[in-house]
Amino acid sequence: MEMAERVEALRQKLNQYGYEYYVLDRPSVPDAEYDRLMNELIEIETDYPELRSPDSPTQRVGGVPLDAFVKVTHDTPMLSLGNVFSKEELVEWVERIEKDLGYSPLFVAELKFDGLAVSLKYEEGRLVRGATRGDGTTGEDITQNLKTIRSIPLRLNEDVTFEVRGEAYMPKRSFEHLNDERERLGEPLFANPRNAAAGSLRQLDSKIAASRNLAFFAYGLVSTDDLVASHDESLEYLRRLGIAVSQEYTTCHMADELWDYIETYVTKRSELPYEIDGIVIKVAAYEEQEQLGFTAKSPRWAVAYKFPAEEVVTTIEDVDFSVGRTGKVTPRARFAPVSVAGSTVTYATLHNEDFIVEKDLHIGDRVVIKKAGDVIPAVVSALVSERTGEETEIVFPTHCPACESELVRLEGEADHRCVNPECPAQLLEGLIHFVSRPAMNIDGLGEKVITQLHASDLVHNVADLYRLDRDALLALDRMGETSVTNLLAAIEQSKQNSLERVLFALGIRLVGQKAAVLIAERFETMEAVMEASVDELTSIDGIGTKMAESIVLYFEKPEARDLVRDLGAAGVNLTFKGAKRPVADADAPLAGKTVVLTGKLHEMTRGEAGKKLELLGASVTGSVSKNTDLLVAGEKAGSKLTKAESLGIEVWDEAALLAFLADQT
Ligand code: 0OW
Repeated sequence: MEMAERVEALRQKLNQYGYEYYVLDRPSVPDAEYDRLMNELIEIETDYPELRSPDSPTQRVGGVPLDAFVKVTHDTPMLSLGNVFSKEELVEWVERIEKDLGYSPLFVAELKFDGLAVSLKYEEGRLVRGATRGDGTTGEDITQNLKTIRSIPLRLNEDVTFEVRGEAYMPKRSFEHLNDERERLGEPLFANPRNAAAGSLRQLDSKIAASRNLAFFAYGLVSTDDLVASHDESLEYLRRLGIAVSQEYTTCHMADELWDYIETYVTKRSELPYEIDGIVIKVAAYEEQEQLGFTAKSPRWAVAYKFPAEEVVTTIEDVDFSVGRTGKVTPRARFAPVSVAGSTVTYATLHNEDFIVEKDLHIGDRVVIKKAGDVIPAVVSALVSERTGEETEIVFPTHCPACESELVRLEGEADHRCVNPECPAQLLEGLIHFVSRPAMNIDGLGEKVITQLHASDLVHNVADLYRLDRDALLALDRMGETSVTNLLAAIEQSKQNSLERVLFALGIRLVGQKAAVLIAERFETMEAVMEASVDELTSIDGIGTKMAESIVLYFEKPEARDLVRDLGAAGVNLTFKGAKRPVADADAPLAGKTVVLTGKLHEMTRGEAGKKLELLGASVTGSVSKNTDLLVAGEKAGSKLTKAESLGIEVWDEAALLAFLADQT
């Protein structure tokens, strides 16, 4: 048979078998047959390169790793979803739709997959581009990583041109295997499948993405032609074309039926092979969607019901203490591993001694822990009634776990601190912070490399980074010629950073990204900052007394002034170059969260608290609505607290806010 015909026949067969296996989950041939055909196709394409084609099933794992991801603009923005948290709110939303339309439309209810929203562009039936959602308007081209996902066809069984939207996710089993492997290698574990999927799709080397066994479900179709007239038709249409669509959706007219569907999955979700964090409800007919329109960031014809935060009980097996870069000693509880809100929790921070005393926590205690979506697991309370008498006190160390120097607890402060500027733990944490993205942004200096540099005595302080030579770096393991060249270039490049980045990178206590910009704008050179008085600093709106004192205290230390001189001598720019407002990146702890502050706070003003939360990615608004994700309620909180509780919105008191903020420094 003519080679080209053989190749085409093999591709069609392999696409069909791949569709049956990965999309229908109903293979019609044994794996050995699939592999035999794949090997034959690989052989022919190797012997006849002119017969190769990018959409061949042999081309799923890309070639050379990328240097960076190209930005892409979505022709149609990828919107987010408004949230409802209770049946009452869902009924309210349905009633408003019925009022706007004048009748009760058909709804589609579907699972809200907890992965990463992506866009797939097909032209003439071929996958030509895959991208992340990004901020909804601008995403990143991750085509070669998405091509490694077996449930995303490279070739459709019709030559159509359109865009598919859906969720790339990591199945629970893949997540557990991945974390088991990382635990074996002593690598940090992923907190949940969503983070693991996002981390995998951000890999520049698609071989790594291919190893992560990701999957995909389509949930939307964007097309200029009138291929279908409604959302439920679009799901069937996409499935017929060979694209993975979850069959767990339903259509119905009434709010009660929607609520029944939701209740089914509150219990069923733990049996699903992937994580869901809610249910999405959409008006089915496109012309009704058209009529209902959009708000600034989400459609009026769709809403997400979010499952409530889960609480589980486990036991505090032990408490360990770690030293951060600012010298703060943080207690961390280790639990008997327990699954809550979709991931296995083995640790949670206990913040500081006040938190431990206030919650009356002991080693051996049975405790309630809670995880709301992706926010860190929090210890809610100890089950005192279950105490056996075997429980033991949690004793805070008097000396630093890393350098043995005596710990201090400053007057009025909740934290214990190590104040030894040579403390190895602080140095290491300080290095990690210095090179991090919002600071000096030195690519290629990940935690592993930094730890090696620190352990091999090549780097004692951050200025030593600018004195590293090629041979020393080549001697480190996993550092080849290319990565050393790239690393030295990145270090060199970081010398051009504007002043605010260096200021933030020094890790002065309480000085965050935004404050660094305000100070750099005002003083323009590091010299001037080092000479600034507390009054001069507090005259800047947004710089409080505590921060000003911390800055003056820092620069009073001779080793701090020497370090800055060292950096200058190494050629690091120390002048202000005009700052782009630092935007909290997509994976900031509170990215996408809408927060309201109310009532009286003691530790800081509501304005200061708001600025800190904004810096962590939150958007702080003045009134509670169903779009609010979190209410921070100080003393004498009034109607906002009442409304938040009625909407089932998470509420933090000042202690919880302080604990969360302390955890982010
Ligand atoms: N995560 C999901 C999901 C879904 C889009 C279409 C219009 C606005 C949202 O399973 N099943 N359906 C939609 O519909 N979106 C989803 O996720 C979105 C992506 C970005 C924010 C939400 O998570």
